[in-house]
Amino acid sequence: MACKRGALIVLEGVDRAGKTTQCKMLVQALQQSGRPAEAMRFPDRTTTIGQLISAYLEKKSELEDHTVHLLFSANRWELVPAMKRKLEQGVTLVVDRYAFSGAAFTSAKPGFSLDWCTKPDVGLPKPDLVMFLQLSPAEAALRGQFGNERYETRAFQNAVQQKFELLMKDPSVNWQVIDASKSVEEVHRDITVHSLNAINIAENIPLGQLWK
Ligand code: NYM
Repeated sequence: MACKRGALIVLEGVDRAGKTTQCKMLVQALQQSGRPAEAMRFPDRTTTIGQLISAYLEKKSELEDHTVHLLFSANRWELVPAMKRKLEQGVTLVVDRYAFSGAAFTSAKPGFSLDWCTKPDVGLPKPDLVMFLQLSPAEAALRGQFGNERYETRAFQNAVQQKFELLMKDPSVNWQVIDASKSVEEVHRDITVHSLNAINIAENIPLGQLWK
């Protein structure tokens, strides 16, 4: 009999909400409880496309706004065969940012509709669960300075937060809002509860297609 598939679990949120820390903690907790799990992140800066994106984010290169949006999407699509393989093998994937960051960040730029921004990612593997780590701009500010990469300003992050709020109205996606102002351990507990639930449900249903 074919093994039960893994779940596709995504963490989203504005910068400094604790996504990367929580992804690591979740993968570790799942592995320790005997559930195969692996971490992924987007952009994946290790591929050729990812290196173009990384240079852009580090402000070492300039890219036209539509172009970089499509590169972010291409960076997800190039990983799809590997993602599907892992999920079919029963591995749960815990992903730090996905198409929702793609749509939220580009549509926060002038002249970009949310609708246009989602289009290149239509049909990607659909996450079984997307957890949005909610942190107010004021609370985020208490966590220290922004970094020096592109988009790391308060005004832009506020615009991104508003776009995420629009994306979360879509009932076709299993969004869960997580209060990221709690302690690291409390947030981890909340995330683990939602993830175990999603893993159990995903075992019995086929992987969906995003925004289709
Ligand atoms: N970002 C991330 C986008 O603009 N579009 C995307 O599709 C994705 C996945 O890249 N500020 C932005 C959000 C972040 C930046 O992410 C790099 P990280 O998690 O800081 O490496």
